[in-house]
Amino acid sequence: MFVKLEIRNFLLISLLVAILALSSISIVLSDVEPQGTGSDHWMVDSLVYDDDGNDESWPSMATDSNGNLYVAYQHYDSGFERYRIYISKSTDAGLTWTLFHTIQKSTSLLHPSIAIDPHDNRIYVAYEEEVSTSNHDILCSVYSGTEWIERVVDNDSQNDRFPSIASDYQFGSNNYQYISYEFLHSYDDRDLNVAKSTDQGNSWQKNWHYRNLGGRVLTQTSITTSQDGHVYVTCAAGDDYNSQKWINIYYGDRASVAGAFENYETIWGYHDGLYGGSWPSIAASHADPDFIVVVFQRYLISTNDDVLYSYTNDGGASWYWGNISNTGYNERHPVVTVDGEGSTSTSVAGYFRVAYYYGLFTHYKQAYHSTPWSWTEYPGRPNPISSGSGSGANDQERSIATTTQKDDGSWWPNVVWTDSRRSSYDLYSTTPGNNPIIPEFLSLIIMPLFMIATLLAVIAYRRKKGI
Ligand SMILES: [Ca+2]
Ligand SMILES: [Ca+2]
Ligand SMILES: [Ca+2]
Ligand SMILES: [Ca+2]
Repeated sequence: MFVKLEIRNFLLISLLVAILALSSISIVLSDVEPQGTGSDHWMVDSLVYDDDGNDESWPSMATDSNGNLYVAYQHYDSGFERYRIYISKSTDAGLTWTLFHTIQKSTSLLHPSIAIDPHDNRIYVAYEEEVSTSNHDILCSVYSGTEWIERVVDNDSQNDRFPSIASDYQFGSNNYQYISYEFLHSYDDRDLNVAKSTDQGNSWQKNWHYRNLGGRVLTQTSITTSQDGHVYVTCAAGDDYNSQKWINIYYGDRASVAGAFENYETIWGYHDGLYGGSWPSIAASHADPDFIVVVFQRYLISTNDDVLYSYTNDGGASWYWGNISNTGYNERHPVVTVDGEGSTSTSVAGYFRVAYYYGLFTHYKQAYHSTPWSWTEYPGRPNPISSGSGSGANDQERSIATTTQKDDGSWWPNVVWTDSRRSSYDLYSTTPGNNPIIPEFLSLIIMPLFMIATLLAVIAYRRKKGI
């Protein structure tokens, strides 16, 4: 039977196809349960901030007690010719991001690090102000829930760099915040500073802890707090900045008086003839007060870089190390997080989660809080986090950030990384979720059908009108 080519038929078909196409998009949204159980895929990458003309880099991530994710990063404003600090927020587990706050001055602001106190959801963003080439200051902007206030951490005439911030989570209104950073005497002589705030970031005890190793270098710090209220700071240490470095850790009680940390260990270094550690990242169990993990990059002159870990299960007296990934590719710039982010609980015995570059791509592994360690790829995800067309930015330091988030009783990671698939550096986010590929694939079929149907409708209309 011949079906007459009525315009209204084509319009109807077009409408139906359009509805189908739209519904396939809504399938993407409604099926997304990034923290859902049983998932074995990573979601499609989402842009944290869409600016293809300027660079976004140096991300740092945190979770609040409502499960909202925040990324602090530096954004280069080419018109302004300065770096600014941007903070983006996601209320849907990293699927979509909106710009939450910007911090700008007449100077460049660099190297942000973010922490959230889950007791009151205050947000702390520490960063560097480039007062001059030889004088950088450390500042911290605090969001109380209604307003942002910028506080001075260290604004003396010295050159202070690369803050890393951590917040207590388990002492209620008595939670403290801590910032480790490096004091750059000269390129080859750098010291470790740690500042502490006991009043929600209003004031900071500068030089709460201080280490210098004489004319040697302490650099690339990362800080965390343990379940029982100790503070752990890891850094790379060496004779000079470009020489082979070992990985040190300094730790002490949160209540200790100003001065050197009571304890320090070289957790990886010259022993066994293995050295060349850099860019350590640290996380502490939210259940076991003695369980701390450090991940770092091992620099090998003759071959390629690997990613390693070192951990203690006795509060820092003993450390054991092993490989996370040591293939023939360059593995670089690892970051570690632990289940329990955004929670005040002290009984989350979950996973330690590591994201790092593997060649040009971003990889991810996790290991459950236990020994012996087994760092496994996320199930069903043998491929890089970046899509095949994507490329990372593994030449950039501190170019990945990760956090954990809770849903349906389970903890899940989110990973943000610096990516150069477009013309400038961008930040992309992803999290495990249900397979988003099928709806996307359907929309690829439906959209052309919609276009063809529309074209036919136009042709039919023209034929009817005789034009
Ligand atoms: Ca200064
Ligand atoms: Ca020194
Ligand atoms: Ca390697
Ligand atoms: Ca960009």
